[in-house]
Amino acid sequence: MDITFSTWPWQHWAKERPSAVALSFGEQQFSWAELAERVEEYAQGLVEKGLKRDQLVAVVAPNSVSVIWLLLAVLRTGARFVGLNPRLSQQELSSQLAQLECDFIWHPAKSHLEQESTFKLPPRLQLLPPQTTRMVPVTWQATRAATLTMTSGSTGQPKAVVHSAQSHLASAAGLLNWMKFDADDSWLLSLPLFHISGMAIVWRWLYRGAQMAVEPLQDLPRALSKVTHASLVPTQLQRLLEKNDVSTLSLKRVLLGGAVIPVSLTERAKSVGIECWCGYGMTEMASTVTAKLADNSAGVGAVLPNRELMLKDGEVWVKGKTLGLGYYRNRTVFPFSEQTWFATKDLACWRDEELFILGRKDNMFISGGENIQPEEIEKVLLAHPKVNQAFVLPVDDTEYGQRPVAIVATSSELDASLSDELAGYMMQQMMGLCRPVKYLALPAHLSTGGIKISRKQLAEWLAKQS
Ligand code: 4YB
Repeated sequence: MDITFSTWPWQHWAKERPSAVALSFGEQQFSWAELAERVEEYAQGLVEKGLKRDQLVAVVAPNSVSVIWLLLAVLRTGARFVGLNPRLSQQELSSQLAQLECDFIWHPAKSHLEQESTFKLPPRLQLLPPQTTRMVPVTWQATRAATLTMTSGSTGQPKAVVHSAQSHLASAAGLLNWMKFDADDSWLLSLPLFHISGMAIVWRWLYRGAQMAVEPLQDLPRALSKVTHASLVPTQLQRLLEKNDVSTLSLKRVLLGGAVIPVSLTERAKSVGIECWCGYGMTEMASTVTAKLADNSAGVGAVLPNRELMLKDGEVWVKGKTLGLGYYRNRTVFPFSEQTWFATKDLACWRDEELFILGRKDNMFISGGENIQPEEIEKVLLAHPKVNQAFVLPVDDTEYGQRPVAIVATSSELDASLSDELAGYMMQQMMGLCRPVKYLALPAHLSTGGIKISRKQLAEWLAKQS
């Protein structure tokens, strides 16, 4: 049975287990009682600065403890929280802020926004203790709009997905039904809060009343040495296993997701004692939809509790308690209808009651009359021992219409000899039309920032080559 909260989850835990550790960063720790008291103070401070229920606060910052205080305090006032990537260009940020029509903004004191912004920002909020001791007159209502999370898809303008506390908690409850996360376990806030994968960590922590650790992520091995749980994208785990001695890790289990998860990666992690869970999910469904304990198959497991999934003409359609309230535009929530299904644009199939993701409908292209699904080619490339990341994109071709080009991150430099090696390998693995006509090295400037490399940016970069 899922827990239903009759008050703010932090207040629930402050009553149930007041002195248990809730939040840690560096050497500092807050118990649930201390945390609940702080959230009340900061919320009252925000109200004194003019924040009202249903208003929207944009937080443009990397993960930090301040961002957690803001999220909880904003929720406590009945207002809404949206995290934005601090690495967006000025142009991207101004366009996202304009689309969202935020009432307030928060960014760290030394942020470049302080000096450089070339456009008018909404008024800046501060996290301050209150002048008075009044109570914030808003009560817990799990169904209200609480957070907005940006999702970009592979093309086009990012959309803001609205979630209530209820949909986040339903997502957490379903996952934790399968993946053990006890009250004395600690989940590292290992992915950005402006992405659903980071936001979902917060709600699992709040649902379980366990611990969450906020640590600088530049030194991931160090941060991971202090916790039992983490969410990682496959490339993070790959780097960790490649470069570091993992013997000091206290990690019990890792939830992977966001992109294709190679079996070779989870096998390697298992051999050093890290239990991996494979997930498949999306922003609209408050993160994970299907999951499994990693095994020797490349599927993404079965449908978690509180979600429903069906395939229609090979495409994944989803619905359930974890589906968001809708997309947000012009100060309005455009609702996802509760009865109808949400079409994900992901192509998949069932095999032995397990879901296998085949790629995105909108990535497919046609070469010599054949449908080419880039993700199929990427999977084969990823199975080569020297390939760490792989993207396949189409380039125009007078004879074939389009042909595949591979953009790869490799463990040794991609010189002519490695290109030949990859071409020889693909010759044995795939039919002619699926073999990339060229191999290019993944440019470093595209592999930083958000949690995913944008295919749109890759295509723009590719158009400028040759
Ligand atoms: C996949 C995919 C997969 C998504 N194979 N394509 O808490 C978690 O579930 C978590 C843990 C660690 C890392 C990430 C996560 C996530 O939330 C990921 C959710 C996500 O990526 N959301 S998104 O809106 O940015 O993108 C959704 C799309 O990503 C899907 O529609 C798929 O196309 C793709 N994707 N998991 C292959 N396992």
